[in-house]
Amino acid sequence: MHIVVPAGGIGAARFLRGLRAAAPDAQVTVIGNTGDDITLFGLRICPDLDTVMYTLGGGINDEQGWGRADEAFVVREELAAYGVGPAWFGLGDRDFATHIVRTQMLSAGYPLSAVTAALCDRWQPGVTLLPMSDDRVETHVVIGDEETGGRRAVHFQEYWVRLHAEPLAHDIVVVGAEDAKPGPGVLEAIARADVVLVPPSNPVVSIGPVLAVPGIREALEATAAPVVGLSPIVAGAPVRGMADKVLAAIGVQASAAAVAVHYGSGLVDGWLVDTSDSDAVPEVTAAGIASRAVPLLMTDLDAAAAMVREALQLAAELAG
Ligand code: FO1
Repeated sequence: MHIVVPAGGIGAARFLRGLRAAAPDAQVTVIGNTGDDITLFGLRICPDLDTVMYTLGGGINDEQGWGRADEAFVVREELAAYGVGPAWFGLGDRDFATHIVRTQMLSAGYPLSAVTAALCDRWQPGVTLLPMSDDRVETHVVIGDEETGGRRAVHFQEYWVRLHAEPLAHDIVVVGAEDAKPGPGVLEAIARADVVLVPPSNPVVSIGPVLAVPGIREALEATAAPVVGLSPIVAGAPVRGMADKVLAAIGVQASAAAVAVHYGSGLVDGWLVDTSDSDAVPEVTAAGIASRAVPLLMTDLDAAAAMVREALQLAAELAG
């Protein structure tokens, strides 16, 4: 069975660990979000690709959900000693090696897809990890500007890591998306999919940029394969991160039903909500999306695997 998963970072990576446990024989292709990517210290950093690669490859810092385990921060200290910033983005020594290899290959002319394949050669994540695009796409957040009283856009990483998502987000701009092409293998993977699973990632800054690459949403809407999503909002709040704030920026309520409607029945055929949101099922069903309430808190690997099995079960029923 070929399963395609458009994915963001931490939530998606943990979901994918559950998918590998629940469907060990499935061939899984992950379409990784690159809207979080940023260039710092002259190095290209791909947080969502790295989180999937490290998590499935066994190198992740599990409590954080990003960065490497057993990290040291000597390089970071030395950069600070030189007064070279930004100090707010926590890069560890082991993680720096990934960004050096990636930047070296990009500078030599390799596309991000080839770089990602090379890095995964070492990590063996057990899935095919494809960047959503080889073209540069960066998510920016429009916030208020105290000085001018106007507005300004900041890179998503600055909004999230330096500003802790505190400023009111007025809009989300996925810079470069309109000119980006789907990465090599992306549309082919969708065409071959038996099932598409939309993990409980941030719908705006993790899944949104993937859908913003022209051709990808269209391919997901056109596929005969059932598309089943899992709500990232449980009991009115995101399980982690700032999904509620960026949903508000695009005028979508932070609820399990509102996110399903936001994705639309053209995209998702099925939608799992948490048992605490079972009252959302009728609203989602009325939107033309099959829905059921199951436990959605990925407290451990078994819980993640159970969610995956529920999603695959719904997909099987939808496939008819
Ligand atoms: N998130 C933080 O909250 N603080 C950090 O200092 C930080 C550093 C960092 C370094 C590399 C990397 O791949 C991810 C990092 N993240 C950090 C997480 C990152 O901001 C988010 O994981 C994604 O961009 C959103 O999914």
